[in-house]
Amino acid sequence: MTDNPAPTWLPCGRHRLDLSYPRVMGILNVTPDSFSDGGRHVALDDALRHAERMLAEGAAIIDVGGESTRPGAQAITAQQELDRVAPVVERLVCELDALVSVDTSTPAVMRQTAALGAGMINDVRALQREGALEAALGTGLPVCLMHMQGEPQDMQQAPRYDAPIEEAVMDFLETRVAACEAAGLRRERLLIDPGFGFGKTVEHNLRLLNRMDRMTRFDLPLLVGLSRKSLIGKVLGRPVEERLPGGLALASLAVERGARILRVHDVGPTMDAVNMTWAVLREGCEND
Ligand code: 7PM
Repeated sequence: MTDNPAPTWLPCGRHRLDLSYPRVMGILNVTPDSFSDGGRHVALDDALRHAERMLAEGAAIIDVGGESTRPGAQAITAQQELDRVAPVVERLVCELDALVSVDTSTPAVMRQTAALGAGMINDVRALQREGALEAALGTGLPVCLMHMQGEPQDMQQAPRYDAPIEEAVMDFLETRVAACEAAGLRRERLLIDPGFGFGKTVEHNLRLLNRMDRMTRFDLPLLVGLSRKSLIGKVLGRPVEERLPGGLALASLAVERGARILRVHDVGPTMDAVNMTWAVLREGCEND
């Protein structure tokens, strides 16, 4: 925790990501249930088309995930995950020249997708899996470290914390950042994420967002995923397809509290919410 401002440019493989203003990361799920199952190629084409649209709407990053972290989801093998993710990463890089982030905790997936041109690793397990730290280090790519309590299978079974949620999350992230640095991963390559919805009650999530400005003390880029999450459903009583307005409110608050990357499903509307919020925040700073 220094007084240095976060670096403006984050090197991400062949890309550089300007984080001097908030950016949007579009979610591309490649779990079997996420795209039409009229054969592998149809699904792949659909995924590519969806990514293309998100990029046209202004996404700076496409986050590709092949392991469902849905509460209660079944674990899959590294090979299954690779079979899902690798063809999509390859085509996103070659055909769309996209900055691709890979949502994975699996060392082999980190290594192989980096070799295919991925530009960032997004690990909901914060490199705690056996071999993950070493694999991530070897890729040379930036890594997002997320807080999760428990595992997807059990994380939503009555989550509780002994310390205030924001303290628990920050302690965890501080420990993981230190472990990464001790292993040789430079701090300049790290991002942090409080992990909304991962082992947290609605009240935990609301409080965590309310206090999130404290996490800027790390001086690391802050990434958040709030899009369509169940806290919106629980507060507003909305099913998943009616959570966009609630999600935009949360995105705006997250930017005001320091978020620099918003991981979302609805890129176009989020771009407007974020850019509008940023216009106000920036005007407030200029005459200071
Ligand atoms: C079911 C439950 C399906 C939760 C999908 C999810 C995050 C992430 C996810 C996040 C980072 C979702 C999540 N969420 N990576 N991956 N931060 N860094 O709602 O909040 O997309 S999966």
